[in-house]
Amino acid sequence: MTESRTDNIAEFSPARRELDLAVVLPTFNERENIPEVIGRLFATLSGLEWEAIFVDDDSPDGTAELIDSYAREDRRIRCIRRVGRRGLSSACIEGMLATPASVVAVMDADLQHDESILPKMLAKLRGEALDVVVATRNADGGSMSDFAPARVILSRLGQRVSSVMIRCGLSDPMSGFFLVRRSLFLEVVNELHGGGFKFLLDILATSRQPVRVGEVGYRFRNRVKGTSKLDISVAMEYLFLVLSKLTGGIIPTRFVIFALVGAIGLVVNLGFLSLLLFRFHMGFSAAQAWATLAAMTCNFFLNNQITYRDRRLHGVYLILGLATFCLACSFGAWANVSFSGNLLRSGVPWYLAGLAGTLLSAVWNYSVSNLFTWQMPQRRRVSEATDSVKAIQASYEPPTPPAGGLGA
Ligand SMILES: Nc1nc2c(ncn2[C@@H]2O[C@H](COP(=O)(O)OP(=O)(O)O)[C@@H](O)[C@H]2O)c(=O)[nH]1
Ligand SMILES: [Mg+2]
Repeated sequence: MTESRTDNIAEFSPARRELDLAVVLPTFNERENIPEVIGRLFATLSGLEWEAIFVDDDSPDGTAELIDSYAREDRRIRCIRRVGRRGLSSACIEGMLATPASVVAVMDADLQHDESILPKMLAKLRGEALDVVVATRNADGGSMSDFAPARVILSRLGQRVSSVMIRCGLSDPMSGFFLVRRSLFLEVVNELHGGGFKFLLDILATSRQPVRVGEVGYRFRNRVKGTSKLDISVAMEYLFLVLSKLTGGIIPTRFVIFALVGAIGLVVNLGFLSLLLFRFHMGFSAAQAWATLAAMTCNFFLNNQITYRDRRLHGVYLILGLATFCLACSFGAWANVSFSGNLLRSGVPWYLAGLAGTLLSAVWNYSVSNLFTWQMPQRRRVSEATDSVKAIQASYEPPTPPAGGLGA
């Protein structure tokens, strides 16, 4: 009888207990917080079999190098470094795929999440046979710390919208701190939206089965070191997630954003046209040509910032991208005019002909720029702060091990 594969592996590998918990921590420019967060994980998780997987998007401040130096000291610390990529949710997906642990925690690396409740969350998940345990700021003694009132209002508004998208009652579906059974994650992973910051919401809104959820309250801390990466494009990505889940993914979210940017371009076009016509008294054709160029340029930069944030073009590729985008859009405009003209001549009402032409050029512009402009094989950017990285490594000293700490 042939031996099974696991028997073979067991023969050669040192005994290893199954992991109780893997903690996935996305990082971008969090170097200053790394020693403290690692120290706290060692202190909190002593007594458990665990590992921490940091997923760093090639932070210029040398976060990945610093984590690597801890990883060399202790196998429980691992770092996945992604080059030329950005995104909190997609980082979490990759971290979760990289661990064999059956329960995975997702936690920020900036010390805003209270790591000391991890054992309590794990006990709850196991004790009550739950799929997900969320660390909540809104119930069970949780709180938002000293958040600016505007951010509290925005957060609450987001929660209202989120609760429409999920089928389970949760006080904080926008939380970025939670525990999930990896089996549930693997069930939904192929259909996740994967963009933005709201990874829990993505999982819950994607799952077709009712998810058994529990909550543990905690006080959301203020950030002490480093800066928040929450910006307008992250807020936009939240909208994309909502859009993608509400449309069931039928219309590509990127196309919807591309079309919205196109609508802004239309406003820019008309604005420029009227300015050139009435302020600078230019002839109509010349004014329209300049206004179209201005609108295309504006659309290109908006798309590069928002729609293709994850494939953003830089340097010489930005120029090449602008050129290919304008070329694609010029052809799109020509196709629009001739197609809608033909429809009009064959008796279709003007508004339907105009709409059909606009739709045709939108699909054309999107497809072509998606294929060529934002697929250029630009060199992946690696950390820019090479000198500062070298300085960190030169001055690196392993942290003082906490109880059950490094090397224990
Ligand atoms: N890998 C990765 N991590 C990110 C990215 N943006 C933010 N993070 C990390 O996600 C966590 C939460 O981000 P933060 O900026 O603090 O968001 P906030 O708490 O909502 O202000 C931190 O650990 C960040 O370093 C990103 O684009 N890629
Ligand atoms: Mg934060």
